[in-house]
Amino acid sequence: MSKSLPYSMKDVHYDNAKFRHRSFFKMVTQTLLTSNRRRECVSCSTGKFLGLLLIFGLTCLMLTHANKTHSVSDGIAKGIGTNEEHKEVTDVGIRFKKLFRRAPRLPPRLSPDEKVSHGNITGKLNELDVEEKWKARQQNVKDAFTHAWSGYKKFAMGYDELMPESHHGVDGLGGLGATVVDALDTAMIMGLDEVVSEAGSWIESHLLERINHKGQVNLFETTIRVLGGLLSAFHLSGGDQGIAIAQKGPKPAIYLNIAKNLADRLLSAFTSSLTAIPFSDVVLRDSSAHSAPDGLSSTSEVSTLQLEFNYLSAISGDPKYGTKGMKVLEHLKTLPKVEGLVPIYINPHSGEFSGNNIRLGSRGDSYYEYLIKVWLQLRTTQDGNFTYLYDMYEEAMRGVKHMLVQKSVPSELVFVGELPTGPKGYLSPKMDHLVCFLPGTLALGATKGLTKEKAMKDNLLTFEDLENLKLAEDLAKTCFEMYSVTSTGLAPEIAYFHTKDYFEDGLDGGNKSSKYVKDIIIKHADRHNLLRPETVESLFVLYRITQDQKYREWGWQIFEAFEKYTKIESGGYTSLDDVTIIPPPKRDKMETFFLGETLKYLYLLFGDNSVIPLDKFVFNTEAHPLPIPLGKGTNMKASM
Ligand code: DMJ
Repeated sequence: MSKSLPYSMKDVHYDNAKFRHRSFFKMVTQTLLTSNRRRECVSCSTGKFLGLLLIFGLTCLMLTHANKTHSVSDGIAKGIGTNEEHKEVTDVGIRFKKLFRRAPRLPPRLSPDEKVSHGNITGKLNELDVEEKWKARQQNVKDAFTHAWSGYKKFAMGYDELMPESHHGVDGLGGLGATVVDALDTAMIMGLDEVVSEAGSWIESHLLERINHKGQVNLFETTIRVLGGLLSAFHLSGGDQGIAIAQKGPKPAIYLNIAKNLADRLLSAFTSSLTAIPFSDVVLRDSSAHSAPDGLSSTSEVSTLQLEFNYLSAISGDPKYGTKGMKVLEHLKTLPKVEGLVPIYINPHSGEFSGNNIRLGSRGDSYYEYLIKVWLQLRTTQDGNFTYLYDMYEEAMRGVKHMLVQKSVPSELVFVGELPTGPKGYLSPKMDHLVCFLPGTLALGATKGLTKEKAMKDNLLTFEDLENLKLAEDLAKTCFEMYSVTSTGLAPEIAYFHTKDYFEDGLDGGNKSSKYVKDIIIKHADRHNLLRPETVESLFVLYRITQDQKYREWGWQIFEAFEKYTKIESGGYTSLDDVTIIPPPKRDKMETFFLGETLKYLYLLFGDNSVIPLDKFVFNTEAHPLPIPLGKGTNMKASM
């Protein structure tokens, strides 16, 4: 277990522009007026004072030095012996006088009109070049999506997933054509009308029938991929007075009706349970539900349904969906936690957490993601008080920083470890790729979807927000390095980090030129890559929030690696068995989230900031954007 605070305030570079741009005079007056900011202002004014002192000293030195050189060289040139000491003092005096007397030399003045035309021509051209570059790269992502869809359409239309090498389809998610629904809103956002038509008409003609006849599905997977996909398609096709991005495909009401039918069946997972915690599995055809064989549900699964159910309640006018979903979160609020952190299993029969295993990877991840996202979705609704969600999120993030965050050896990558035996046990330096959702979530939680610049200008960021944003940036770097440390440039499913307590030799990612080759350890069983989205998701959110181009460049490098090693000639992309070997052995499976999430986030990362803005939409955990705030008719009360 981590003893000291491995990631604390002292690690944060406090670069709040609020303080950087204030004049010294303002700083002093505000220090006197604002007592709770005294500490920062005092340290800032001390810094400014020292800075001024330094500049003054340097100016004196420069003048003295310049004068010496001048007088000595003059002396040599003229061969004249002079009273050097006297001359030096006089010269310094003269120079100081000149410094204060001389008017500064100004550049030739231009009229405002001339300024515009003369203006920063090179700067503008460069900006245009840069924009062209990202447009072209965005087109590459669109082409990749078209290629992925063409393989799926050719060999697996109507199946859940494509096996791109063997040219088959496979139903790994219960047989609802999950790729079709997961991909649809990406096609809408990309403006791929033909794909929207194909996917839309498949949904219109087949999905309801499938829902009525299919057997067992997982509540969480079906909610985030299928229900989430339908709801987002509803909005993007103009339902809910949405933005009508998509002109093709069925009318929005079709998506809404299917969504309601599906959700009515999924509700049996809640109604069959005697506690607020739903069972993990639903049998669609008879609307029955049961728990998993071990009787347990995953904590992340029961807490990652609410964005979808709340939105469905808002657009259908029927509160029952949101009500059931919110009961889970209200119940979780009452359970004991470890600094806001929760075990990864929960028992739907008792309503209690099960075991001590704490992690932000599989089965834990989106519990933390939905705390902040559901709060963002509901915070302006009149119907209830949802600050408990924000409080739970804040406490959990403090817990993450205190209990789970450490730095690797020797190059100090910041990572999030696990507590497999609970808070009193050891900290395992293991980080799933799934944890790479966290940088995006932390950044979103800090600025609430605004750009950092805007949030700072409006004085909206607390010290904790800035600390979380800094952690987000550090973790995003680690996630990116998990890619660049391997031979293929693609991340493994799981990485371990070299610490003072843990190291294993001979298990590096294969890219010997990476600075972090000794920091990141990749075990043989963890070397696969499933085309997962979490890192590019976080790069997208961080780019939108910080406007730092490096996140786009990192995203581009990852995209190029996907192109090079996972693209299948005949159509589609494949998961890999080992990212440390070239050529990497293939796994013959294209996961639905490659189209639903990975390519969507890359496309948005390279595109215009105004498309699906983060303060107007919240992405469900499968990257389906839902509008915020919710419209009227919303009833999110947990008790009915
Ligand atoms: C997706 O289904 C979702 O992002 C989920 O929250 C985690 N796993 C996959 C993607 O990796």
